[in-house]
Amino acid sequence: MLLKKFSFSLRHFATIFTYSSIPKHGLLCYHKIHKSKLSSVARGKFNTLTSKDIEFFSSLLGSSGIIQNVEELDSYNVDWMKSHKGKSSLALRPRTTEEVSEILKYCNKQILAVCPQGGNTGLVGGSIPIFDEIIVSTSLMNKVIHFDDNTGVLQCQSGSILETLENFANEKGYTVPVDLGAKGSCHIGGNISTNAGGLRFIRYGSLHGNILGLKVVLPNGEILDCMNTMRKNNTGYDLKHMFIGSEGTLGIVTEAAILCYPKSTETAVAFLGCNTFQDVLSTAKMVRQMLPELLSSLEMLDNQSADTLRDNLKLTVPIATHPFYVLVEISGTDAQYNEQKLNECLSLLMEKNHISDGTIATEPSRIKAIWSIRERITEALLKEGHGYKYDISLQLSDFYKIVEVMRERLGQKVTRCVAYGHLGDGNLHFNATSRTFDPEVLALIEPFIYEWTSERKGSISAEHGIGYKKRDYLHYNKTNEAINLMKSMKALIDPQGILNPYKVLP
Ligand code: FAD
Ligand code: 2HG
Ligand code: ZN
Repeated sequence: MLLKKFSFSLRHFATIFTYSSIPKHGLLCYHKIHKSKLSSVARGKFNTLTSKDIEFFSSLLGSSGIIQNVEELDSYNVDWMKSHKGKSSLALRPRTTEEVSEILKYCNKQILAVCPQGGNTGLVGGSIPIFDEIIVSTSLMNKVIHFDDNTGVLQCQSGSILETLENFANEKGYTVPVDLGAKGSCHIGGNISTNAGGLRFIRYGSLHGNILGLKVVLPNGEILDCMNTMRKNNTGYDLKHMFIGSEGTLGIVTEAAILCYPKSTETAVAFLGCNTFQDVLSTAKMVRQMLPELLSSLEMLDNQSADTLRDNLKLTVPIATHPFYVLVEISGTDAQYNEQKLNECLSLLMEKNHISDGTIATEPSRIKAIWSIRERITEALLKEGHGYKYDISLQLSDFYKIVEVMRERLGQKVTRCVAYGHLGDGNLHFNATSRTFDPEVLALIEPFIYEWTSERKGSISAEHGIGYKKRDYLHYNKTNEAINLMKSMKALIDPQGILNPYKVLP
């Protein structure tokens, strides 16, 4: 049902949007990561693969479980942004926890380095080998193990694709607590290992709260069974948390228990135009205060993001051009109640001039069309050439200041600076682009943006992780004592350092 005041712009939808799932890998040639900005990375003292090793893996996994063909290996060696290409000559595709255990036991004994890989949609270079690490892909570990209809607890293998799990949960009347633009490709194991945030964080919170149990294979091949399906379980150290967000440096996640939530049956999305960033903040505040029991997403994008969508994907926003757009999603069980509450809120926002245009969608295809505007910015940016990508947390009072500072700093040296993100979580995605990689641009951005963020007590990585690209900047958020403890934990669990070397730790 359309809301009266905002119905005027809905007619655009049917013709303007075509939704397609994001490509697994972009279309551009990769640009080498600019190494001088990272500590010079030398290959660790790992052994190189021999024909005896290949024989072992072949007998363990069979021919369908091992990939050696150079062309096929390309998609495992290159990251989603095509910013780095590894040199691995072997990708392994185990099907069970036991097979992962045998692989790691063998690699640990032979001192062979391993790079765990899920859907390979990570944005910080964590999922691809830096040198010739063996890739262990979870792509064949995609089984649902159990679903409890009473509690919504879903147990599955770690290579299950997020969207497949969402569809499975939906059929049971539930929804998974994490959603992101890469849902069609990313694996739940990758989501867990990066502690992915995404579009539902504002409602369901972090995976630290929603992952109830894990099965993990340690670097020496030992299976650590932290599987648990109870909501409450205070029995000593909760070891699963060590693996949530540790980006494959401490163990390979093979199974997970996820707390799913009853699915709201009625959803509405409002796409609103604001003239100033102060209006964006006032809108966010009012939406939170007036729709507390209904709010399920609160996102923003600036008009430069909309320009990128228009220029590169031919996607246009469904309302008049504004400097800023806010996307509000509400979900509940009563369409009339939703409509009434949303109407009240939007009318007041209009009255106070915090928004000056808006449109509402309640029909699934239109909701999807509006969401594609927010979800496909990353894809649109990829078409621009080289991307400088930043994922930071800031107080809302500082949220957009950094974008203005960066625009001033970068001037004409970049094609554009865009900003969008999870407004409700204080998580800004600042991106700059240039036709090709420009070291001068990078030097103007880094480490400046990290210093700026750290001085304001923000986070230099709100959700994408540290991976390979940000490891030298960890100290902007972690004290020396914290980094030393992280290094001690790594040494204890992985004394030979075979698991995802060169990542996370400086
Ligand atoms: P991969 O990229 O394969 O791996 C990521 C890291 O986890 C690597 O370090 C890898 O070694 C490790 N890993 C993977 N699987 C395992 C495992 N089973 N055990 C141990 N370690 C493992 N991220 C967000 O947080 N929020 C977003 O809203 C968001 N939106 C995105 C939108 C687009 C279009 C794209 C391309 C990416 C987006 N991302 C987002 C980033 C990315 O999708 C997430 O980080 C996602 O969680 C990665 O999952 P994956 O399966 O692709 O993992
Ligand atoms: C998103 O929220 C993702 O869309 C990707 O986290 C952010 O492309 C980015 O910078
Ligand atoms: Zn994000």
